[in-house]
Amino acid sequence: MAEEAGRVERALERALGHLEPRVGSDVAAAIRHGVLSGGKRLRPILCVAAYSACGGTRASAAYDLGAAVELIHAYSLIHDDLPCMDDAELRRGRPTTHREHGEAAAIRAGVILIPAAALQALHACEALGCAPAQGIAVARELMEAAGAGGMVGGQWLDLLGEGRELGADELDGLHRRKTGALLASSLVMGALAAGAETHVREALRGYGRAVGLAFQIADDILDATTSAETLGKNPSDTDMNKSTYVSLYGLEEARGRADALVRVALDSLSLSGVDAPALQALAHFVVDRRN
Ligand code: GRG
Repeated sequence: MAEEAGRVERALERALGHLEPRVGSDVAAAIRHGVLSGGKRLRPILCVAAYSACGGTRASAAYDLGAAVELIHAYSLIHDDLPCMDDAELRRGRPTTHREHGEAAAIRAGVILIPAAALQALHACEALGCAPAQGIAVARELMEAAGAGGMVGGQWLDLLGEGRELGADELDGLHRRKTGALLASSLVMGALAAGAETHVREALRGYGRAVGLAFQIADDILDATTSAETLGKNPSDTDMNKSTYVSLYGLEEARGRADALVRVALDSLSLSGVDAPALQALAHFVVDRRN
């Protein structure tokens, strides 16, 4: 993971190198803070793993495609931490972007990253030798996952759910959008760029959807069992009076559900027909991680 994260880091540096000359230095500093502040880089790693598993042969250039997903992820975290949302102080063990650079720069940094991510995906596809239609399909996949039917829609449901006790279907629906959509799209984007057939792409989406929910359950378990200092972020969903998988099922059942979702993900991977030990390992990593 550390080696892979390093490759993602270099791709993100390249992406910011293109973007920074176009923005003011205050916003550039806020973007740098939000994008290059560590993180597991799980989504780009999944994207590149799917690309390679589907026969893509230019893995080193595929990190630039993975970087497009991470730009969206970074924007979502910068905005999620804002005073009008979670009002967070700490992210990845450091002050949040608005705490360090001010709210106006943080808002602008996040907004700039959205079209930058779409362009990053298109440029990466060109560099990978994809046909124009493939590039468009990849950019559409990313924007749909980031949009109202995906991450933004999920965040909206999340905000509406504050202070209410959500049932299992509501909680699943929220997290399938908020966390799962972008995670699943990371894989589909890699598969599209490698020219994978529809049934392979959809099996990988199934893997991503299951891994996405397992990831969120693991997040809730970590929130309930690990200090904010160790996790490097605050506030937790419980602090925010939000429903969590732990509040719904209790710790033990939540763990069992996360493990069951990993099995669903691995079954879907088998269905895809691709031989992908990296994706198998990543499914386990998602529930075994420490932060
Ligand atoms: C205005 C409604 C509205 C939405 C704006 C802010 C926003 C868009 C979306 C927020 C989406 C969000 C916060 C999703 C959470 C995803 C998640 C589980 C984040 C943590 O991911 P990790 O653990 O983080 O991969 P690292 O730090 O490792 O990158």
